Amino acid sequence: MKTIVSGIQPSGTLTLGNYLGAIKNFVTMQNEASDDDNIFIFIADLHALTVPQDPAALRKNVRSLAALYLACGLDPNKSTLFIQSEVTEHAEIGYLLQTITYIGELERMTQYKDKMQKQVAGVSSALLTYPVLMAGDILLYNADYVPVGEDQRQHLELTRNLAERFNSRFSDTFTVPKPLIAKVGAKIMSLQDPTKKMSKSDALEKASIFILDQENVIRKKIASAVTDSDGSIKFDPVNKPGISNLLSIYSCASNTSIEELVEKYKDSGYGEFKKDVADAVVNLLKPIQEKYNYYLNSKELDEILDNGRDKASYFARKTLSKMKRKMGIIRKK
Ligand code: AQP
Repeated sequence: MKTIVSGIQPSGTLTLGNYLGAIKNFVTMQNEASDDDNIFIFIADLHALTVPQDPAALRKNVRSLAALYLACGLDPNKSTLFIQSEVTEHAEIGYLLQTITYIGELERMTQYKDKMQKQVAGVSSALLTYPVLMAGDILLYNADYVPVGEDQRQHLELTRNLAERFNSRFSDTFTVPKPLIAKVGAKIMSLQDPTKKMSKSDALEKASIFILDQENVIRKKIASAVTDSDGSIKFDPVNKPGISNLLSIYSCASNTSIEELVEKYKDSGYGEFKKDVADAVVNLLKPIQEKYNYYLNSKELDEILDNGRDKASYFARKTLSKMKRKMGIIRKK
């Protein structure tokens, strides 16, 4: 029996990076899981609050993400799908873990440094402490594995350190989780600056492909993706980051190895290659978009989220009360 936990922030429309780096792996793991495995996939709305959000847009994005999870193939009979803020133990464990986290550890987090740079004024303290909340999300369910993109590796390392620190200070309580990071697709890069990752919140619209982008928009974005003047289709992320990124996207979208694609396009120009990358992405996203529209307006969506919340709460309550007992914050023994 194993437990798998992961989540995505409803901080905007999901990108192809979120799909290839995270959701696609959630679905594969779910489909390969055995009946006694536990899979928890949540909508990380508390994490989204670390940067300013428009409340109406956030509410809409939460629902949209729930519909997307289902459209991408997450099955509520196999995976527990829920909204993080509805299981209040997440906020509580986040605080308790902060008491054993050092400020220096948090200040070293690359994502914090990146986001700080983007947001000059009014940086919230939650942006600094959010990796602790993330550790809590994982430890509450005693996860064995956490499927994430490469950008989350450092946060997973912190989670492991906190689990070990708690266990050694208060006796064995938490499972020390392992990250599961795909070999290809773990870091999809921006189409306009292929040295930085594709992000939902990128201010430059054409830098990211959104899962719900229309076909013509996807084609335009890929056609205008930054490449180089060398003219050859090779996988070389250092010297040819743009082409290498398109190769990774094509490989994941078509389930073809990068080696096969390099061989196939060895005599082709960038125009023909980009057109085929766009075809593969459109074919990948079209069925998801159709299912998304169905789920977004379905009655089952709320039922699924209610059931998910109840199941997740049951596990979360158990872990949290054990943790509090060990820390001494319980009235009766
Ligand atoms: N470009 C990416 N390539 C591969 N995986 C990615 N992930 C994010 N971007 C890429 C993975 O998606 C999961 C959910 O991420 P998140 O929404 O919780 O936070 P994030 O990493 O901060 O994602 P974004 O898109 O960059 O959001 P914003 O712009 O709001 O900060 C994670 O598993 C992540 O690794």
